[in-house]
Formats: sequence, structure tokens, C-alpha cells
Amino acid sequence: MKLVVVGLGQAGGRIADEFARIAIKVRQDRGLRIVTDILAVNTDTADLSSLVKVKKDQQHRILIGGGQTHGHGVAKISEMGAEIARSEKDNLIGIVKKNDRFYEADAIMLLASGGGGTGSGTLPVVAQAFKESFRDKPVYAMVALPYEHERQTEERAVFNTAMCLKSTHAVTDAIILVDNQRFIRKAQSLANNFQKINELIVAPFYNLLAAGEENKPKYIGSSVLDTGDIKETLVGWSGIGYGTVDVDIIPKFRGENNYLKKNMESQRGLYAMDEALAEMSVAINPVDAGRAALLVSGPAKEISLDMIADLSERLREVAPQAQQRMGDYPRERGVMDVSIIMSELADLAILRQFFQDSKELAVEFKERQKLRAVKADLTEEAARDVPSLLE
Ligand SMILES: Nc1nc2c(ncn2[C@@H]2O[C@H](COP(=O)(O)OP(=O)(O)OP(=O)(O)O)[C@@H](O)[C@H]2O)c(=O)[nH]1
Ligand SMILES: [Mg+2]
Repeated sequence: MKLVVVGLGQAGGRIADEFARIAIKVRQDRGLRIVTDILAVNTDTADLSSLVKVKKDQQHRILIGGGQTHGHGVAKISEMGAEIARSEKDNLIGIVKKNDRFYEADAIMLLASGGGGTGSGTLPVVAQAFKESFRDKPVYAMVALPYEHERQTEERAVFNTAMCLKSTHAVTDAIILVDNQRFIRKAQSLANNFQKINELIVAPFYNLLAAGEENKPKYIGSSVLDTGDIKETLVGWSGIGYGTVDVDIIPKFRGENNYLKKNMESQRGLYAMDEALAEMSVAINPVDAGRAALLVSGPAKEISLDMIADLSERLREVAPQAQQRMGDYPRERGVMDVSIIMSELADLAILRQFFQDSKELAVEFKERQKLRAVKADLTEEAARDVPSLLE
């Protein structure tokens, strides 16, 4: 599967940079193309110039709203991000279309954080514009949710995220939620280590995108998870997960007992699968997923039909209502890994929390505004009889 990747705002740009890094790696290591173009769009010049892998020209690092923000961002005011995007969307559509390989792209992936102003504000507007212009390509969004401490202390982060999610959901084919907080559960040292977090966020896409592009027969699995399968899976609220296990961690069974041998082979896949499920990008209840896709990749001799059947059965157990798609990709060396997409999630506690909190904030913001207006009136009233020096 080949994507056009567009990163919006700082987080979006940095995650796009990570997509660029893995795309280069897939090209070098496997001779495959998983992206047709990667763009970073921002209101902030410094953010754009800090990127590493996204091409450096103005058709790839795109400054928007220069007239309003003078290249310094929108300071978390997502309404301003949205307004800037409205006046720049035709320009962005033009840039995306101009790429020679655009016709090869299977879908568009937009990336942003929910908590800032540029990414969260531009995301829904750009998504809607792309959706209307590129009718044959699904538009997906990936949104990085603010850390717990940001949710507690930065009202704007909560409010922006809620507005962004609500609006983006209305105009995209799927939204992949990525909760920053979940990536620091294991290692607190990851807090604010965005590069490492972004690597973890993008990791599942390496094999998920490459599997369907593979053309050498020896790397084509017994069941291929191709572009069509991913498009059929990615619908509505979604999460992704990735787990990996060293193939040597469970030694190869050398005895005669076939049953035991098969069982031990499956253990590796199941181990990686359990990790992928535990490490989903957002807390989900898999029972509630309407669609699920699983890709297992490992050395060819480690992947057996029995193992795939065991993984499929486990997936059925954890996500009994999901339309299931499975694939194997005999490509990795030394490790076995499992990438999972859970989609069409109907019941996400974290979403309800954002919407609920921001509903309360909206009321509070209005109250504060009223209070400010009253105070301003009182001040004006008090100043009425003071002579002015102006004519
Ligand atoms: N996953 C991830 N999250 C990030 C990254 N950088 C910032 N964030 C999160 O994104 C939110 C801040 O949004 P930014 O993306 O910096 O904001 P922006 O879109 O550039 O908008 P403005 O700076 O307000 O113009 C916070 O919740 C951060 O925790 C990143 O590289 N990766
Ligand atoms: Mg910024």
C-alpha cells in the first residue's frame, strides 16, 4: 500500500518525518515503495526547519498563514489554524496533485496532534478538502492525544483535541488514535522523547504497508494482507498495535512430537500478538471492534499454516464481533512481529472523556467571556466622566 503522507503542525510534521525515515528504509532494504510523497505543513518556520527526512524544498515543507502568524505558530488557537487552512487548502491540493506519483497512491494519511493549534485546527479542514477533491482515495487521519498531565493542566489541549476529533471524524474514512500517555507507561524516560515515541507510533506501518507491495515470490505469504484488506479494515475510530519477539527466545523444538513442535512455533506468534494487543496505540475494548486486521511477519521457516490458524483463533476470541483479515509476510529475519489494526470501535472511554470535559469547558469559557465583558463595561462606565486628551 502506498500513502501520501501529510504532517500538520509540529507533532504531525515530526511523525511525517518518521514515516519518511521508514519509507527510505523500506526502499533500501526491500526495494519497495510505501509512500508516493511526504509533506509537512506548518504555521511555524522553526518547526519546519527542524525536520530531518522530509524533503527540504517549499513544495514539501510548506509554510502556511505566514501573513497572520509571521512564521511563529498559532499559539494553540485551533480556530486560527482552521481559518488559515481554509485559505490555503486550494494551494495544498495543487501541491499534492502536482506530484508525478500521486496517481499511484492508494490513500492519504494526515497526521497531527490534537492538543496544539496548527495541527488540530488544520486537520479537519484539510481532510474535508482532500476528501472532496480526491474522490477515489480514502483519507485517513492519525491524531496524537495529549499526555495525561496536559489533559489535567491545559484546558486548551483538551478543548482542541475534542473539536479536532469531532470535526475530523465527520470527514475522514478512519481516525487512528494514538495516546501519547500510553507510550510512556513502560518507560517514564520516554516522556517528551518524541522521537522515540514517534518511532513506536509508526513501527506497525513498516510491514503493514510493505506486505501488499511485495513482488518477489519468496516473500509473498500464504495469505497476503494487501491494500484492499487494509482499506476494508480502516473504518471509523481505530487503534494500531505492534508486538515483536526474538525468534530465539523460544528455542526451536527438535523432538519428534509434531503436536508439541507446532505448539511451540505458535507460541512465538501468540507472544508477539499479545504484546501488540497490550500495546495498542489507544486503550480499546477489542470486543467492541467491528473490523480487525492482523499481519504476522517473520522468517519463512518460522511461519506455518498452523500458527496462522492459531493467531486467527486468538483474534476471534479477543474480538469476536470483528470482521477479520489475516496475512503473513515471510520477510523478517531473527524476529517475529505482529501488527494489528482494530477498527470501527464503537465505545472508546477516552473519547467520551474528551467530549465530556470539553463540553464543560465550553460552558466555562462562555461564562468567563461574559464576566470579562461585564468587567470591561464597568471599567468603561467608571471612565465615562474622565476628560480625554484625544480630539
Ligand atoms: N506523538 C507526538 N506528540 C507530540 C509531538 N510534538 C508535540 N506533541 C504533542 O502535541 C501537542 C502539542 O501540539 P503541537 O503539534 O506541538 O502543536 P501545533 O500543531 O504545532 O500547533 P501550535 O504550536 O499551537 O501552532 C502536545 O499534546 C504534545 O504532547 C511529537 O513529535 N509526537
Ligand atoms: Mg507548533
